[in-house]
Amino acid sequence: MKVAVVGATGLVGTVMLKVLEERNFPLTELIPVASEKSVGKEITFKGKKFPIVSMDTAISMKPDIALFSAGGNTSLEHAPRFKEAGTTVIDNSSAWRMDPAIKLIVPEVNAHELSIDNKIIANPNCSTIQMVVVLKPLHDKYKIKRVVVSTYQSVTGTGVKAVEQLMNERKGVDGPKAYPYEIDLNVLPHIDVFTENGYTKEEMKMVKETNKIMSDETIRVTATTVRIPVMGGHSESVNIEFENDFDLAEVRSILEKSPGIIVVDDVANLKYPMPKDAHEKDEVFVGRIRRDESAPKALNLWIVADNLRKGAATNAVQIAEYLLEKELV
Ligand code: 11C
Repeated sequence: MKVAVVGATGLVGTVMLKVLEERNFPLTELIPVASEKSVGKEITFKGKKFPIVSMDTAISMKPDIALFSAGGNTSLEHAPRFKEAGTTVIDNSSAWRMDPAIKLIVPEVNAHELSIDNKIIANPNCSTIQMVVVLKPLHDKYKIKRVVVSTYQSVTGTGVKAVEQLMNERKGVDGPKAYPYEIDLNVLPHIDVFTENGYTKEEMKMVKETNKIMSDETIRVTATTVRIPVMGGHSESVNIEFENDFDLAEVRSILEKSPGIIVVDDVANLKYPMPKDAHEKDEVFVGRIRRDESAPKALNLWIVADNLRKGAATNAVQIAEYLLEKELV
């Protein structure tokens, strides 16, 4: 099994390598791909050194799987070239997600949609992934009518430059800016670009991707996405209105039994999910599970996950694991 990691030196690419190593993904050859300035440098993986190669070299090596995290334009240009070479591409950018011919996959929710014909597979946006992992088992049981979500997103979602901006501001030194305003000691109700309807692209991703992954256009979703000066993970306050009434103990039990979820909900002992605890974990953490007392059949909860792990790298590697297990590559 030859695996290429495209964007191997980026924030997500680095975590992809870590996750492949930790989960002991059965690869026989690693092909790290990065921009021309990194070509020739080496990546250490499981104690062995692998040279970083160019896109063209990687394609000529005909990998079985390519994990892409190098931005939408790179993906639009090069994913089809890998596909032509017989490679299955799992792409972390937003480039292909809403293409009706492309599957948008969160393994706990809809891996069963995958077939041998899917040669480009899209990995959803981080804030969508952690939410749908929790929505899916509840939707199966009680049928969701509407979701209102507000996010509290880590600067790591923006990339290295944003992490540097936060650290520089903290140290009081100048440097490149990823955001239009200071991020330390501040909160920006603005993630990605604004769209004509007054929402941001990140907010609209949460709406459209949720409907696509859950295969249910009737679920109404509205989102406010917010950047906060935090590392380690994204947090979400989620209000869910169901078609059918629920029992709170049963909700908890469903979530406890669902794959990829850890319930941390013991307010008497001040236990609830936090990005510091979710950092470097592959699971989605849920807490503050309680009835919305302002509306019938409605629930409030708090969802946290490491956006670079389950929100990106881990989800992509889990898709690759599924393809392997089902012999779809
Ligand atoms: C953020 N969710 O936290 C973004 C990062 O569509 O894959 C991921 C953007 C995407 O800023």
